[in-house]
Amino acid sequence: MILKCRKCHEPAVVNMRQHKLPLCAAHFLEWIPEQTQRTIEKYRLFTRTDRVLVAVSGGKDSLSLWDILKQLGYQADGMTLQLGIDEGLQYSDQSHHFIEKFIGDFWPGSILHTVDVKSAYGESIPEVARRTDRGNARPCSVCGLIKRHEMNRLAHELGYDVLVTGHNLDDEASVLWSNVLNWQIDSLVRQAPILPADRPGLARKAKPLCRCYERDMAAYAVLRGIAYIYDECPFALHATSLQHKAALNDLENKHAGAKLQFYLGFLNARERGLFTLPEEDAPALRTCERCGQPTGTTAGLCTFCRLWDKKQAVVK
Ligand code: Q46
Ligand code: ZN
Ligand code: ZN
Repeated sequence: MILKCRKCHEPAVVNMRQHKLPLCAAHFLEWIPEQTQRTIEKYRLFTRTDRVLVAVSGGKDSLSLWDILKQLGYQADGMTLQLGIDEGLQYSDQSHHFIEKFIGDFWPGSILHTVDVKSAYGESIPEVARRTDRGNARPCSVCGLIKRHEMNRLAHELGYDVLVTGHNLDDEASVLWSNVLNWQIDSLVRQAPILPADRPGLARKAKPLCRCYERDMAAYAVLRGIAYIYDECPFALHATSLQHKAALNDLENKHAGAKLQFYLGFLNARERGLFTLPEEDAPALRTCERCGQPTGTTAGLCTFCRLWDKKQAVVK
């Protein structure tokens, strides 16, 4: 049986089982930005007078997000980190190529801020990962730390009102799954579509695609004609987050909408105050004496600044 678009009765190209909503290409390309706008309004992520900085990686989610925000009329500039990850795939160079192509194809003249980690700090991600104890165990932990720090730094230093990332529903549901499996209370408290800039040195952060399924974002990119990097980062292959995503996909295949229900149920519980800590339980944060960002370390430098300090110690 050929499914028909709910809106115009032409043949559907996408069937969103979780919403029981088949749509043709044209209506699907309208629906995703509408849905994103609803998320922005519902969780009060930002407004059209805010200056928005979109963290782009060359992947389908972040490029689509930038495209959607531009279409919706937001003042959205891009930022990217050149991580120096090659591993025989030229992963970082490829990522950058797709970002430049996106700008040229869709939004020429857009502003893109690039931070080259090696030029700025002397080592690429694989190099700093090999050198540090933290990175030897898992390059992703050092990479995540550097990305969080640099995205926040840039947004804050350049005076953007909000930093947005392309995390989709599958990302958020798998993080939630992991947080619940391990009862990571502090992480559950912080997991939200918006994190306010409630400390000096911190930028507001938002995730406007948190209610969009990953497969729908892939469909959006393909139907819109956005070329993006298909390969996962070579270090992501064994990430436990992929196992969590697979487990949730199994569930979703048996019960359409299970993933969305799991995540939205959590957000509803949050709104009702189930995942808030009493004021006195909030982690004590200081300001790093070098970079000025908040840190949970008890004295001196934050974890990011210590990464590079160790290097100086080795060089001396
Ligand atoms: S880029 Fe970095 Fe990811 Fe690659 S090294 Fe790991 S954290 S997997 S999203
Ligand atoms: Zn239609
Ligand atoms: Zn610091």
